[in-house]
Amino acid sequence: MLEDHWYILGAGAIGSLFACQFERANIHSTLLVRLDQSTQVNLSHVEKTSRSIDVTFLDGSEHNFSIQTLPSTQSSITRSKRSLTTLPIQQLILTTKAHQSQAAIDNIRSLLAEKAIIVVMQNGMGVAQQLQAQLPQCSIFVATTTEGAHRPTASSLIHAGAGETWIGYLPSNSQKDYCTESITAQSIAEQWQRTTLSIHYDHNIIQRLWTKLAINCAINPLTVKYQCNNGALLKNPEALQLMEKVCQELQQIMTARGIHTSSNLFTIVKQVAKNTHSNISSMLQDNRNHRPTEIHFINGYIVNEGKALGIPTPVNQALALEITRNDIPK
Ligand code: KPL
Repeated sequence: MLEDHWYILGAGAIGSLFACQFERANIHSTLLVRLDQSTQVNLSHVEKTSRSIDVTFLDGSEHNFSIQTLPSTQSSITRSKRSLTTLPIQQLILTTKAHQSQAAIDNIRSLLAEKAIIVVMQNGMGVAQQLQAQLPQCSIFVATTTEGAHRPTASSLIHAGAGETWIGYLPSNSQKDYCTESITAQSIAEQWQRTTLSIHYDHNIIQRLWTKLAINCAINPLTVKYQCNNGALLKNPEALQLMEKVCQELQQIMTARGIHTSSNLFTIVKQVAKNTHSNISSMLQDNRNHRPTEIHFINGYIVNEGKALGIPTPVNQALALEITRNDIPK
């Protein structure tokens, strides 16, 4: 039986979008927010608080949400423990950047219920598998979304492109019962369907994760290369050519890994770029805000897969190199 309360670790565009959508649907959530060093000092006695977010929805309408927030440091959460009836954390959505996940989870690890439900929803590959190995008692699910959202300021959010979110259970080597876990994944999807987002359960989520990886490999670095929104790539012949080549390389790797897609990857990627045309990709947002990008978990992951499988991935490699060269050190 699911609770009507989720902790969301990672208050970026997607984490904030889900928190606001949940609020609208009467599903409660607490955003676990990261504090920088100076804020942590000032807020050494911080208690549970809230963040005001102005959301611009797809139809242009605007709404203000007050989302409960907590600094995602163990000491801050523990200090707030007495006033929080929802601890230990039973249900968590991890929406941090892939490269921030380990540190973020380590911060709240002791506050996780022994058999917590964790939904990993982020770009890139590898973190969910890592958590399965580290937290064998917890139920690890994965969700993948093509929603386009960005945060022009810390207190505003623009839902720029309609996407779809798929959730499923990632089979593991543990003793977990596949049927029970799949039923839980279906219940999560049903609960989230109370939002206005398009949410579905997928019994073959691994295929979808790979498709999302392909989308990110073929859109994100190109939006940085050409400094444009997703839709502009479709009007740029050079970008389109690279996009197609990235997809071909992905197709080869996926075939070698036994992952099949229902339609051609290039067609899928172009459709996502069209649906999220005015969106600034997450990688371009990171680039423009001088934050490290997720390139190592996206095109970098494909380059490593290619090496392991003996499949050349020159275009992914070139893009990974180009973005890494301009990347901010982590
Ligand atoms: O996932 C995305 C991202 O920006 O990371 C897409 C689907 C490309 C939307 O912008």
